[in-house]
Amino acid sequence: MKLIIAIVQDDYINKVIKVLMDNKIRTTKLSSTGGFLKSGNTTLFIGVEDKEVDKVVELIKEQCESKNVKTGKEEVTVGGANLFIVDIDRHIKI
Ligand code: 2BA
Repeated sequence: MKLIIAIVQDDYINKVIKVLMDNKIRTTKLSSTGGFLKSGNTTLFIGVEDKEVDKVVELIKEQCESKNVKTGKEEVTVGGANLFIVDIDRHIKI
């Protein structure tokens, strides 16, 4: 089993949640803030079987795109979503 930690920009979060729900993918949503821009984003915890990981990544990819944001004189490219995929030893529901 894997845990996908997805940091999604707020512009895309409603579409991402909808497509995950439509595909019966369970998710937990946390409000979060980027350390650099200090603007709001949303972190999703998505626990899935290994065989579902690629499908979830594709579903999220279809909803998000990166964009350029000005910070003073500089411009940074903010990803529509940043995903971290980690192994889960066990999932226990009590
Ligand atoms: P922020 O920390 O607000 O970062 C927004 C964007 O600013 C980043 O986009 C990147 O383009 C730029 N940036 C961040 N730190 C920088 C630095 N030290 N110097 C120069 N530019 C910097 P993304 O990389 O797409 O990240 C979007 C959001 O995803 C981040 O918001 C943060 O909340 C999260 N994130 C990205 N990488 C992460 C990581 N390795 N660990 C934890 N959270 C991460």
